[in-house]
Amino acid sequence: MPEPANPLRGARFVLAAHEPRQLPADAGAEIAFAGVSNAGKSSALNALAGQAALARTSKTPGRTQQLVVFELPGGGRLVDLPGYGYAKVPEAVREHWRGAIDGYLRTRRSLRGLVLIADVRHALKDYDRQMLAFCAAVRLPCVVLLSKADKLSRTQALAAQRKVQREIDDAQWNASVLLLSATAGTGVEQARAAVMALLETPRA
Ligand SMILES: Nc1nc2c(ncn2[C@@H]2O[C@H](COP(=O)(O)OP(=O)(O)OP(=O)(O)O)[C@@H](O)[C@H]2O)c(=O)[nH]1
Ligand SMILES: [Mg+2]
Repeated sequence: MPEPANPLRGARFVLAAHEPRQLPADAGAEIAFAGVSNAGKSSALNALAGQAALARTSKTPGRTQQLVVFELPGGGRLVDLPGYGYAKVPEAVREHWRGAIDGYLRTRRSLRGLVLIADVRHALKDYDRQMLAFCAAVRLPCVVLLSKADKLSRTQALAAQRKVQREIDDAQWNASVLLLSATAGTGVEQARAAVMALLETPRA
């Protein structure tokens, strides 16, 4: 069977913004990738796009220090956000990013959905819960990708997925939870379909 075409494959780097006001015009549709520092946001974005070095990844938490924007051939955008909560980043810098990300999420009209990346071994963290509660409150559709699924056995990973999904359902946060391994490639097709569905969701 031929491989299905990847609508994210043609993603191209556009710019990296220090401030939300440096972002491209707030028109069309975009999806943001959020999560705690080192959760695997940039790696997930690369896996979805099928490009190994599109977004910069690093073993050192705090790698992504800007809002990094990628444009899709169809006109949509993907935005790689800096990770929340990395302790070694000076408090003033963390404060700057907290404000910038919150402002972006609250005011960006073209934002169609959030992809929340959380390490399957540590999910959910309080930060993730805050983000899910925020998305539910402003009715921003959200998909949770439990990353680094290759670090657990299949049975453990599925158990983690069920646990997180149950917590989300109990809290009525209305987000689906998928397993992803950027390194092994598992779950990439499903995650990509979920991201494309977010991009195509009209904003309520
Ligand atoms: N085993 C495994 N490692 C992964 C996976 N995804 C990411 N990693 C590793 O996790 C580390 C962090 O990945 P990044 O994608 O840079 O994480 P990030 O969330 O973008 O990090 P910041 O930009 O610093 O917030 C890197 O060493 C990656 O190689 C995965 O699916 N499996
Ligand atoms: Mg990153």
